Amino acid sequence: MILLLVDSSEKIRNIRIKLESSLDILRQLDVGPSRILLVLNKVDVIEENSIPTIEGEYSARGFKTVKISALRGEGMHQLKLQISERVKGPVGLHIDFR
Ligand SMILES: Nc1nc2c(ncn2[C@@H]2O[C@H](COP(=O)(O)OP(=O)(O)OP(=O)(O)O)[C@@H](O)[C@H]2O)c(=O)[nH]1
Ligand SMILES: [Mg+2]
Repeated sequence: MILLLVDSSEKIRNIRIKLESSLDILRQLDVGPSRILLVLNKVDVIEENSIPTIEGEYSARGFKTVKISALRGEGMHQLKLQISERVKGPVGLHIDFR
C-alpha cells in the first residue's frame, strides 16, 4: 500500500503537477489506484480550497482519498481506518512535527 501525501494548501495546478509526476512513477512500477491512498494534508489551511475539486477528480479515477491536518491531528482516525482496511493486523500511527 502506498500513501501518496500532498500539500492540499498549494495551488490546484501545483497539486495536480505533483500528483501526476508521482503517479507516473507509480504506474511505471505497476502500482495501480487500488494500492494507493491519496492523503490530502494541510486541510486546516483554507486560503484556496482545492480540496473538493481534487477529491472529485481523483476519486472518479479510482483513488481512495482522505483529508488530514497533520498539524492539528485532524483526520487521523479516518487515515488509520483506511490503512487498516488494507493492511492486516493492528495499525498504530504517530505524527509529530515539532
Ligand atoms: N498548516 C499546516 N502545516 C503543516 C501541516 N503538516 C505539516 N505542516 C507544516 O508544513 C511544513 C513543511 O511543509 P512544507 O514547508 O510544504 O515542506 P516541503 O513540502 O518539504 O517544502 P516545499 O517544497 O517548500 O513546499 C512544516 O512547517 C510543518 O509544520 C498541516 O497539516 N497543516
Ligand atoms: Mg510543501
